[in-house]
Amino acid sequence: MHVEVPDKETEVRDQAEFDDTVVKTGKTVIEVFAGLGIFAALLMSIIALNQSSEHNTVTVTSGIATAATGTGASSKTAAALPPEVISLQIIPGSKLGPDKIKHDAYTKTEFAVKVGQTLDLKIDNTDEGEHSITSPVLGVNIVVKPGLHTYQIVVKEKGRFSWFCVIPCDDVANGWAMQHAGYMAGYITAT
Ligand SMILES: [Cu+2]
Repeated sequence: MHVEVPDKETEVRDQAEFDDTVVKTGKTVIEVFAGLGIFAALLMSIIALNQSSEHNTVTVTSGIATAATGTGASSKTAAALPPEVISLQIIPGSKLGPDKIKHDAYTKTEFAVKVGQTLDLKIDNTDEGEHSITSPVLGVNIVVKPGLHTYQIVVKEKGRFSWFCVIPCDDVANGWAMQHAGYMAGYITAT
């Protein structure tokens, strides 16, 4: 009878202490996890940066082009070269296909450049919507906005790389032009 009261008090005190510890530990655990999360995010972005720097640099600019920085011996040599400038247009429903239908097309789809040299694509997109120059193997994905803009590509390895437009277009032919070189697809050749 007389022991129950102090026992309860002890219990209550113990419980309060326990709760306090849980809260403190919980906070610490959350803080540690939050810290880890930030660290992981940082690590991921560093990895992403490293990966993209190993890949081909794509600088999308409108108006005056800025020089892209390259790494490696070949890039240093090629960086001394002036940029390769190619002017072209996107004209919807402009190019007659083997199916006798006029398809959406780029006026040029073959781009030749030296390894490490900046390729300046001055594209006048006369269409109302966006198109793209996408080359998964090069890590290139340029969204070509309506109007005249300059887009830069630096290819860091020799080869002939296919590109295509990934933004649904050429509606009259269910996107046929998107899979056909000379229309909404083509090649970037780096030597
Ligand atoms: Cu397109």
